[in-house]
Amino acid sequence: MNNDQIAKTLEQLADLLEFTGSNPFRLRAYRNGAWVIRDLPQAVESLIESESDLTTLDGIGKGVAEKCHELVRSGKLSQMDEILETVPKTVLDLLNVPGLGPKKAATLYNELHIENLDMLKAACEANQVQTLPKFGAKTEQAILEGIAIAAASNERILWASADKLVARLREHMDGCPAITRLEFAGSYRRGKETVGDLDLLVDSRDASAVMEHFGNFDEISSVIAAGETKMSVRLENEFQVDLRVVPAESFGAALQYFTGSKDHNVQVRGRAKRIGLRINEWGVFKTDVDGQPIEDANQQPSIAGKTEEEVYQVLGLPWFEPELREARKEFELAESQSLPDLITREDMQGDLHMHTVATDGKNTIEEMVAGARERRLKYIAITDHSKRVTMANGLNSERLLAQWKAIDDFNTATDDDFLVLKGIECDILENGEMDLPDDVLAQADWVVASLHYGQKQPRDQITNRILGAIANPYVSMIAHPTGRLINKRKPYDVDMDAVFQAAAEHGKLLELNSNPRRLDLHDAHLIAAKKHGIPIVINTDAHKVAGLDDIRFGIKQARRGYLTAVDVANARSWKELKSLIGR
Ligand code: DGT
Ligand code: CA
Ligand code: CA
Ligand code: ZN
Repeated sequence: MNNDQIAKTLEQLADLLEFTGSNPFRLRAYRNGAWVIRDLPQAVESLIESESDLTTLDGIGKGVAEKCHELVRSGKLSQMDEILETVPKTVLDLLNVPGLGPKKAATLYNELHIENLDMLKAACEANQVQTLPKFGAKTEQAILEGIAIAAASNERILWASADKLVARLREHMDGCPAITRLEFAGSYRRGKETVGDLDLLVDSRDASAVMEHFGNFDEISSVIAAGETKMSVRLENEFQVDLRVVPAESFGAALQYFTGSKDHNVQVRGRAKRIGLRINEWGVFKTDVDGQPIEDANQQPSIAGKTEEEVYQVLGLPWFEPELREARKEFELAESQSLPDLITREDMQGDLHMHTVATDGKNTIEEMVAGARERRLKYIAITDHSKRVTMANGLNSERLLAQWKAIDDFNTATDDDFLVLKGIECDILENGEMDLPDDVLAQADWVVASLHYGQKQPRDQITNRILGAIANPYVSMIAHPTGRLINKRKPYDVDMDAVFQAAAEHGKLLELNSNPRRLDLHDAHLIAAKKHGIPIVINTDAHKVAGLDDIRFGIKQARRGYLTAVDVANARSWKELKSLIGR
């Protein structure tokens, strides 16, 4: 059992315990343990194998350690099995509905015997939910809207989760000597923010050896279908993986075909047809004038297929970065030879949104700096929360000024060029005012403005709050501008056109928050912002050192949004960026 599976099981146990009304202290220990285990550099399984004491790890107590031992030993938790004798596991799906916590879900189950999303939908539509205490018509409507989000989150996983799965699959498949080459195609390769299933392509002469090896992957729960060169499996987490074994001479054609997107491929096929060719997952073929294969297609040799490059080339097209293959503008730009030179992680020079132990971060300024140096950054801004965020122990003016003094001292004391900027993530209050006074904000190097409260206000109000922050002379950037959480929470109701116009007018920057649950702005917004000439800042919003690596999720999304190094403010030196924001 890998760390992800252990963490997920602990979270499910905590959810089920809360659902059945257990001691909240226990729950917090399990949730916290899950959080720690998910990011552990070592596998819990091997720690146990080598008889290490798990309780020496930060955040893992005796209770969690025992559960880990039981999971690794038996693959399950007896306590969970006991609960599941009285409660169907599908109630966990209810918790994916935004706004439905374990307590409310328990009310639905106890009062209306609602066990799953379908039953919940029916009960909402019959107006039964609004009759429950603490629910009401508005809540019922919100639940109904949230069911779609919950259903989607069952079907599509975050790209970052798919990426972890990909790493485990790669490691497993590495053990199969019959494999010459292996690629994950589909939406995963295109870097889409959520992935519906994984499409695995393997080049090998021995398909049966590959399929047998694949079938031994320990997360598989069932084989959906298996043929001579194809196999589809379902994993324990319900996720599907499709494997195809293809011959070397077709590998490029198959990779192109299964990378998609469908719409991109429709255009590629059209292009082939117009120049008298036919393309499929096996290669590119000549056709007669009517577009029919000249002879038996299986006999006829393909004119391209070994690599993606040659497939595109015989069609008179350049190779497209997978992130661009969405049938948006890529063919038009290829025509005028102006495909963007997409940004890479190596282009990044700074990270301008992160937290420390002063608020809800786990590491000190010094530790964040060391982490940033290791990652070859040249500057970072410390942007802890402001006082309105009481839950995170947000900073008032006094504490903030003291932090800035410490940062000044730190910069003076270090002798290389690395720079720590005095920043703040200042809340935009419900009434539209900034959480800290202008005379304090004026002393910052970098001011991030965020909206964390009053997210359900009507469109005009939310939009005006953000426009007000943009107009504030000391604000540098709006963080996670739409507030969405993928598969969890819709964006707030905000007029993004107005935001783009105001940002362009006031010379303010907008964030692409790299947290894999946020990715906010999303790809289509990035394209729009670029059109308005608004520089984008790709930040991690790290709450611990390892969070600095989330930058790669932001980079993926940035590439889907056509961004080049020129479009990204923190791909420049701080000196250039400083003049960009007029400080
Ligand atoms: P997903 O899995 O929903 O996140 O999205 P994709 O893009 O990975 O879609 P998927 O797994 O259904 O198929 C992978 C690629 O294979 C897709 O992007 C294009 C290609 N493909 C699959 N089925 C068809 C089809 O019926 N027609 C065409 N033209 N292409 C297909
Ligand atoms: Ca797929
Ligand atoms: Ca698929
Ligand atoms: Zn933040």
